[in-house]
Amino acid sequence: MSEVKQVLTTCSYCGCGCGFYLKVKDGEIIGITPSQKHPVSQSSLCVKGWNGAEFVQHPDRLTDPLIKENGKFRKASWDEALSLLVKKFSQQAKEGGPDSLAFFGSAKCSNEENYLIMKLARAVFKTNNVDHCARLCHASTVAGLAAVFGSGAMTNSIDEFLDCEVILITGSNTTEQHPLIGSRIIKAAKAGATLIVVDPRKIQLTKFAKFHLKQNCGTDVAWMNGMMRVIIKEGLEDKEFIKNNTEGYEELKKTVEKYTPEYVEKITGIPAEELAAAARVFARSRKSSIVYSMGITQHTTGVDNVKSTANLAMLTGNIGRPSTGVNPLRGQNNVQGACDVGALPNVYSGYQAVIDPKNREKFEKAWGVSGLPDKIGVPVTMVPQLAIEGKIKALYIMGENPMVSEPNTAHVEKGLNALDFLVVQDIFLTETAALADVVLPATSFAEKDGTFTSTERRVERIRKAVKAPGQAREDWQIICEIATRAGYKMEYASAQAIFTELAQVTPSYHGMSYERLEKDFGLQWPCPNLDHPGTKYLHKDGKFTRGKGLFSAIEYKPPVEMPDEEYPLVLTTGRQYFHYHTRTMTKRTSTLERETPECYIEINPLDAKKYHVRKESLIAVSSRRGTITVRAKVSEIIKAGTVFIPFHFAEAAANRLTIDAFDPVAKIPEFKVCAVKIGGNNK
Ligand SMILES: Nc1nc2c(c(=O)[nH]1)N[C@H]1C(S)=C(S)[C@@H](COP(=O)(O)OP(=O)(O)OC[C@H]3O[C@@H](n4cnc5c(=O)[nH]c(N)nc54)[C@H](O)[C@@H]3O)O[C@H]1N2
Ligand SMILES: Nc1nc2c(c(=O)[nH]1)N[C@H]1C(S)=C(S)[C@@H](COP(=O)(O)OP(=O)(O)OC[C@H]3O[C@@H](n4cnc5c(=O)[nH]c(N)nc54)[C@H](O)[C@@H]3O)O[C@H]1N2
Ligand code: SF4
Ligand SMILES: [Mo]
Repeated sequence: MSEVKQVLTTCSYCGCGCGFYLKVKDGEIIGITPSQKHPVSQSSLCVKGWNGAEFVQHPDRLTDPLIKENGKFRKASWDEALSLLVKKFSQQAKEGGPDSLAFFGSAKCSNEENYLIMKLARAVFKTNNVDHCARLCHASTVAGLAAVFGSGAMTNSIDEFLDCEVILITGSNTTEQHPLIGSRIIKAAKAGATLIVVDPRKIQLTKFAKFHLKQNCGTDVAWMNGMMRVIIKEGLEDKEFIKNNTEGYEELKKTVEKYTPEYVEKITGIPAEELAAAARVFARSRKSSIVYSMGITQHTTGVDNVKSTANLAMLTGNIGRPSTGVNPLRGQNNVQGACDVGALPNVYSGYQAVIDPKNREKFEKAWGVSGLPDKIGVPVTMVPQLAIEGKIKALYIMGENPMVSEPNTAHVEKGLNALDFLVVQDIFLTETAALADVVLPATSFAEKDGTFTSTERRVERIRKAVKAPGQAREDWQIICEIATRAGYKMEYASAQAIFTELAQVTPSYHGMSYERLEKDFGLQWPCPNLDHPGTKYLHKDGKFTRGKGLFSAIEYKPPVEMPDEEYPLVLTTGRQYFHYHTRTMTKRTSTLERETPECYIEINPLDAKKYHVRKESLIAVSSRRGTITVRAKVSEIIKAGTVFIPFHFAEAAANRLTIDAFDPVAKIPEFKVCAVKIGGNNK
């Protein structure tokens, strides 16, 4: 009998970055135990973590490369699949120019893998058309916070929530989506912290909150301007902090002047007195922290919303100290890392701009190439339209499922079908992979070495615990082979060797190495040199990365598609506890699938009555873009006039309904607001 081996690794679901042991016997994962010493998990995991490896050994795993012939897939050898791919990509680059290609990195994959895919796009195929799902998620944060602070990440650390006096949570269903952060916040509330929840839904945290302000979806700038006006009128702003550490205050002050309590109440639906009371509580504490996520970012005003959260923190001096700050909770296990290592169209790793000739020169030298492209590439969300217009012809997707995750599915489908050549590299045959010309079987997190960077900027190891099924290969090895076949010798002995290169060219990771990451469950960036202990909170003493913090004077703008007579309800979309994104992994995990096997719509009892919707009945829901059928969950969780549908279910995909309208700067979709009606489109 062989022994049980325990392999310490990092959860591959959300950005909390919990650490657990995979228990391995005879080459199989037989269980999971949380790490007791891990700074985030501390002996706990959420239900996804506890069940975080069942999908790894699922019989549906891709085991062989597939090539589509006459509309059907057939198994192929690696040699055949990769030579076809390289031939098509090289030919397309020659005939249509490098920018007729595009590459999607993956927030599910490691830092090493995302670093290599951006190197493949830039150094080998000479295009900056590389991006990933951060575009659908925190693109507003990356752009917004970089503009006002100089750095677009969570400013503080998860443990610091325990010491907060006030926590303002908006657009984050923390206990379901970042459960181990949610439990910290509940602990803080039990120890006396005041919670202010601003969310159109009655999320679990409202039970522990002193305030629950239920705004109309898409009105976040208005309530934040309203709060700031109260704070300034009552002299509760931090005058010293504003004077010493910021610029742009006078314009902000002028702009918020017209956001009187009455005006704000009319836009947001939040009672004026409650908003004012919450604003006072937030401003009076020296340990007030803002927590936000998709409810703030996924709007055509996403960047404005993000900048408003920063305004509020700076106005009250609640930044640059422990237990304060602006804390965007990054979603995927490695979305922070995929951004950090440059799987973005405008920057190399460490947010070094591609338009700066000094940076291009630096990377040309490091990679031994010349002629790195100087034009900013296209973001994920523009690819379907550019494919329809014939400007993008070949697309390589590593670990994303846009057929379920991008807005307006009919349009995405049209775009993917318009491509000449689509490659999908995944661990399952997804809805997107089904449309591909070549499918490449990758390994999961349990079958490879590497690093993930969690929401608190913590770079942590993942470790190979078991062998991959069939012919599946590590994502980084596949990329190396493609680069080499395309004429650029890309060879690494291990993931560690890639990390060593990455750390050399990335200032915030400069002081990190696998040896150092072994100790104390990783390091938090910035970690500029080998003696640096890592950084718990950013912008210490109001010294912002960009110099002075920049106040932004912002006017409220309504969402693009508001309800009207024909489509009278606001649809907001998002997630729930048991499922993860496009469900490729969670539908193959028995405990999780059993809890929520089908899609549903949350609808307020008043609306249920008005539109004759019976509890638990199957109903059609339509927008201008499509119709889906879902189970009615009649519930007070959601405010009247608004409905909520989780986007996990391909069979009843919320994104058949959502609108492909984008923030002008971040190009993030307005997933959180569009207009729908109960019933089909063809009455
Ligand atoms: N179980 C589970 N956990 C996950 C994920 C998952 O799929 N499943 N995904 C991960 C990823 S990638 C991400 S990005 C995070 C996302 O985590 P969250 O952002 O917490 O998740 P969402 O459900 O998208 O939306 C959050 C909240 O926004 C509110 N909201 C809706 N409209 C508005 C609005 O106009 N303004 C404001 N302020 N709030 C609004 C919703 O009511 C909801 O409570 O979760 C991560 N964790
Ligand atoms: N309506 C609506 N739509 C949304 C959102 C919303 O709130 N509302 N939220 C958006 C947000 S925040 C996000 S982050 C996106 C997520 O959008 P996606 O990233 O497209 O969704 P995932 O299901 O996480 O896709 C990840 C894919 O990677 C595969 N995978 C897992 N591990 C590996 C690996 O190691 N290697 C490889 N090659 N593949 C792997 C999985 O099987 C899966 O197919 O969805 C967005 N879509
Ligand atoms: S909180 Fe997130 S990282 Fe932790 S176990 Fe749950 S899904 Fe995994
Ligand atoms: Mo996300």
